[in-house]
Amino acid sequence: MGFVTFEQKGAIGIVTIDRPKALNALNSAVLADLEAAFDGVDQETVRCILLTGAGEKSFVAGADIAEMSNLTREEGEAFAKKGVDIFRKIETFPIPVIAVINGYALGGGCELAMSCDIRLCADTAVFGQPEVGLGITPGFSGTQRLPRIVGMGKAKEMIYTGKNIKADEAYRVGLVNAVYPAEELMAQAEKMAARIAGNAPIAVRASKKAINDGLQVDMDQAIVIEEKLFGSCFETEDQKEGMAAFVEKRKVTGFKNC
Ligand code: DAK
Repeated sequence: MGFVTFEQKGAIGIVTIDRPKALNALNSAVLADLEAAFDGVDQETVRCILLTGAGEKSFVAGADIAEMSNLTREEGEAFAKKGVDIFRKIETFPIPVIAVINGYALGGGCELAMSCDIRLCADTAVFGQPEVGLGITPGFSGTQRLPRIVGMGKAKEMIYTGKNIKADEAYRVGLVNAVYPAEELMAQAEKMAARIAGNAPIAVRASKKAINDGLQVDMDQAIVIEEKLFGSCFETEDQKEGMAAFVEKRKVTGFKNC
C-alpha cells in the first residue's frame, strides 16, 4: 500500500494517508490503498481506529484535482464509485473510526472526516467544501453528511460560499468534537481510542450500528433496532462480566470480545 500506512498499537489501529507532497489529496491509487487498509484490519484485536494524514500541514486537501481534471465520464463515474464506496465502508465499519485532523480537511478531505464516527482536530486545522468554485458539487456525500452534522443552514452556507472555516469555528458549529494544540493531537486521540478500546467491544459495535441504522428510519423502527441490538448483548460473556463486576464491586477483569 504505497499511499496508506497501517500501524497497530495494542488495540488501536492507526491508518495514515501518506502522500504529503500533494497534501494527501485523494487520487484513485490513494482510494484503493485506503480501502485495502480497512479490509486488512484485524477485527478481533483492533477495537478503535484513528485515521489521519501524514505531515504537519494537511489531513486531506481534497480529491486530486489534477487527476480529476482529465477524467472521461466513465472514468469519473468509476472514481466516484471508488470514493463513495470506501467512505461508506468507513462510516459503517464495525469498529469506531476517529478522524485525527492534523491540518487541511477540504472537499473530499472534509467529507472523509465526516464519514468517521468522531472528529478531533489540531488548532491549525482548516475545513471547507470549495467544490462549487471548481464547477462541481461536493461528490463524496458532503451534501448529505454536512447538514446532518452541522445543520442545514450552516451546511448550505459552507457549500454555497465555498468558504473555509478554522478549527475554533468547526468546534463551535459541531463539525469537530474537540480541538487540541497540534503537538498534542495524536496523544489525545490515542487517549480517547484507548478509552473506547477498554469498553466491551461488542457493545461498542452494537451502539455504532444502532446509532447509524436508527438515523435512517423513523423513531418507531429505530427503537426496534435498538431493542434487538440491546438484547443481543445478553448473549455475550462481556455483558455477564461487566454486570458481575458492578454487583461484586470490583473492576472488570478485561473484556474478551465474545
Ligand atoms: N489535488 C491535487 N493536488 C493538490 C491538492 C488537490 N486537492 N491540494 C494540494 N495539492 C498539491 C498542490 O498542487 C501542490 O503540488 P505541487 O505544485 O507542489 O506539485 C502541493 O499539493 C502543495 O500545495 P500548495 O502549494 O497549493 O500549498 P499551499 O500551502 O500554498 O496551499 C491549499 C494549500 C490546501 C490551500 C491549496 O493546496 C489548495 O487550495 N488546494 C486545493 C484544495 C481544494 O480545492 N480541495 C477540494 C478539491 S475538490 C467526486 C467526488 C468528490 C470530489 C470530486 C468528485 N465525484 C463523485 C466524481 C471531491 C472534490 C474535491 O475534493
